[in-house]
Amino acid sequence: MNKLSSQNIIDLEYKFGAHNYHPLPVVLKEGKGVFVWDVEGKKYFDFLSAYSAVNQGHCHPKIVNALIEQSKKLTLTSRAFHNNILWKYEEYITNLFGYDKVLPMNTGVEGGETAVKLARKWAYEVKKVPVNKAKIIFVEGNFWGRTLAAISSSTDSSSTKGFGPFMPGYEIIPYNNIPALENALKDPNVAAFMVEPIQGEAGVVVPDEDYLLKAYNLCKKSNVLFIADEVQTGIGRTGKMLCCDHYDFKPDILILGKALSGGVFPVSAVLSSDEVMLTIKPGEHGSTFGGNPIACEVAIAALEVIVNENMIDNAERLGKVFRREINSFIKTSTIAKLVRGKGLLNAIVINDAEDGDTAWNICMSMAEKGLLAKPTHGNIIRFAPPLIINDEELGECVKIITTTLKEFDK
Ligand code: IF1
Repeated sequence: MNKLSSQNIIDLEYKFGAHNYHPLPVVLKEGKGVFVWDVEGKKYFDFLSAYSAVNQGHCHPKIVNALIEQSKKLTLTSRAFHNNILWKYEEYITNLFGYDKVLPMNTGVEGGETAVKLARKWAYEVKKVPVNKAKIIFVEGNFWGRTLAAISSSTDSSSTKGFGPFMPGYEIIPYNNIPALENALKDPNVAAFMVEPIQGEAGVVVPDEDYLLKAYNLCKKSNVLFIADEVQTGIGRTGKMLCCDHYDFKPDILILGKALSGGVFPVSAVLSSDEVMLTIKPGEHGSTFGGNPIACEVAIAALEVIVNENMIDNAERLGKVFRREINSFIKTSTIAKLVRGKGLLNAIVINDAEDGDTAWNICMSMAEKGLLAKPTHGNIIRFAPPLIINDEELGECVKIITTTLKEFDK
């Protein structure tokens, strides 16, 4: 069989695969650090990082090696038996983030589901909310996955249309709105408030500087659990280990995923106190692959390289450089409206509310110049490179981005 071209592969995927995505027409076959290569051998800067799962860079040798070595010994025991790796990961991650216990799962949405179940159980057993009356407060524009429990909290019709009926016991309030939260917390049956510190899918929406700490303090006052969904913002992405670290408070329940494994393996985790965690008894929650030996070794390696290779400070420093450079470009641009973000989680809002194609066409043009990014919600382009990017590479990418934007200036 001679070599398949990108188009051949796209056609075959279209024929045999569900049409639940609309990817850029790029077929990747290799990744290393900040770079990926397509099947024709073209090299790109990856400015999506698999939606912040590859913070450590593609195929980080230490993380890949952890996968390889453990996969030669023991891949999966299920939780029907103990194994010699899980305790090591549990001790490491709970000490690293300062929590009593961790409940290991696989995907980010399973982490969200676990957090919702923990909050409900805690409400009935500790807060003494009447059974089946527990409420969880979410915010407009949230995204925490594609399961029915997750989309039940969504305000995005592309997530909800055609999938009802939805999970009861949810209340949705505006994001970045303290009075709305104050009002919702008057209900004594509220178990938890679940929120992304920065809304990724909504278009890298950064709340007011005082929002999260005020929200946390209001929850404390109302005996309500603050659940931080750091699946996308966590693990160094925003210039701190956790985005909540920018605001000096510790969420009652912390959800991690994506870069928890450096994009090498599906790994998620929910961390909390004994008071919350121990409300779930043996046999009440879990998963076949949750906390498997490979996931544990990979996650330890992924966290170690984030800490030991100074990726967090790099994200903080180069994020400022990125926003400074783009802001100075925006002064003389008609196409770019604003840039926003924290650390290396940023987005540029494009001036084209009407057609929505411009952002896509800008991404197509950047791809031709060797930089991959993808629009979210029509006219917003997210820029999130691996946290290992250096000054020179960032400078080259800012040039590609601004040169391309200039092509679309009216
Ligand atoms: C896709 C979006 C990003 C997340 C937050 C939980 C999850 C996600 C804050 C669930 C997942 C992924 C899902 C992925 C694309 C990507 C995404 F565009 F879908 F919304 F990042 F913004 N909390 N986000 O961002 O984690 O179950 O996927 O492991 O569905 O294509 P998951």
